[in-house]
Amino acid sequence: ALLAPDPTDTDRDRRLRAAAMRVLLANWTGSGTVPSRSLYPHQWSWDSAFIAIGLRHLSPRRAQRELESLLGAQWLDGRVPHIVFNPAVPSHAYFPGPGFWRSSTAGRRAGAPAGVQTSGIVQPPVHALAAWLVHRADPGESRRRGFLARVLPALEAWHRYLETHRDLGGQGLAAVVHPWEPGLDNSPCWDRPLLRVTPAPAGSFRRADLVHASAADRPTDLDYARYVGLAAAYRDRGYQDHGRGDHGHGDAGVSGARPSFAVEDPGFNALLIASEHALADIAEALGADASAPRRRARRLTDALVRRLWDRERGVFAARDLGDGALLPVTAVNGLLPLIVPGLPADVAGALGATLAGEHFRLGEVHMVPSYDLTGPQFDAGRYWRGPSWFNTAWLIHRGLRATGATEPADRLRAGILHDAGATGFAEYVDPYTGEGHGIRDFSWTAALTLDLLT
Ligand code: 9WN
Repeated sequence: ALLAPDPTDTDRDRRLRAAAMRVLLANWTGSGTVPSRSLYPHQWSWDSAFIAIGLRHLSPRRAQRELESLLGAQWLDGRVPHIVFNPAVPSHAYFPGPGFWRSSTAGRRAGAPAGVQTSGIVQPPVHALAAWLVHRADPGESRRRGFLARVLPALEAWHRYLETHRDLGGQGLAAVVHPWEPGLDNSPCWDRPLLRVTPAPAGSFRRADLVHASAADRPTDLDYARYVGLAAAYRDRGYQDHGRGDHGHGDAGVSGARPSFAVEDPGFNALLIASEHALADIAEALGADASAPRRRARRLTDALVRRLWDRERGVFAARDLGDGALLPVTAVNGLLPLIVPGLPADVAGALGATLAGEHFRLGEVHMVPSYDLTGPQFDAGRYWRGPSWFNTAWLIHRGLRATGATEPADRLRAGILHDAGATGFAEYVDPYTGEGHGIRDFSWTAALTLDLLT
């Protein structure tokens, strides 16, 4: 009964829609949207994509600007940075801030822009998918502003960066070089690869997050020390990668040639594939040839299944490029390939069964837990180590719907809307109790709620 859809609940929906819009209006800064006024006071990469998907129902033009302002901070090598810093926000408000990343100097070789400060790592490529959905919300307005034609080259360059510079395994998948990159920061997936990372000395940095959120809900100090050590090493290598696209491979003067953390993540690559299909749709809408992105999507899908599908466990897993092993951790990133169009039917079927089984218990718990409910590291309140998040639930809902799994999709949709309303658009929720954790008025929670209501 908890998650049963109630088609008569129109008053609730009206109130929820208005409340979601209020959050998006309050978090809009004039050219983009902050994930949260308090905890995340800058522009984040995959947040902006999810936000644009909701914002398109409120203002298609704002949704376009959300993506355009993010892409405006793109580096010449094609990377879209995971944070674009707002110069008006005091430097102590978020750590690590612009003074840590030093993009315009440390990132010069990689082509970081001079006029804006950004981080030097990336986040999942949801942007082409978002651009396509934004266009479809109001094709007339999109054509008037030449939206698709304007964003297409940037999106092409972004995907090319990931498929060349970031092909660190040489097998056709994009690798992430920092746990912040797949967006699931402290997921137990990264525990083992992170053991190779030297933590930054305690006391060499100061966290800003604990001012706004409870320590029990956030990554630990040791996690942070590793995040900082790893990011500083990448910065000190000039943000150079050593994948297929890097001519500077083995350059004298570039220290620490190989990243100590390099992982092929199924969620990140699934989103890249979905975005390659979206690029093909965008090209077709512009009357251009869509065969190249479709071909790339097919190749990536083959590589995803070949490299990351764990048939025995019925879930995708991340591959640690440090030792080449598939990581034996069951987490929500392993379900995200449900959104990949044309996934082999047996694989999609097995994912559906895993979602319903004891590890995720779809329909019995709140949304989709970020980590295996039966796993040894499960923690119902701590960030990506158990709580259910709205963006991953939205993606899985989309995948279920696309594969014709209507009944579980309806239940998940009802669950998302219930939890968003009951928690005041929390960042994440306890999968057992539905209690909100992290901050409230979180932008992608509001945006994706709005999307499901429209
Ligand atoms: C680091 C902004 C971001 C999300 C991530 C989420 C969290 C940042 C942090 O917040 O990460 O990028 O400071 O903890 O894990 O997915 O994009 O909402």
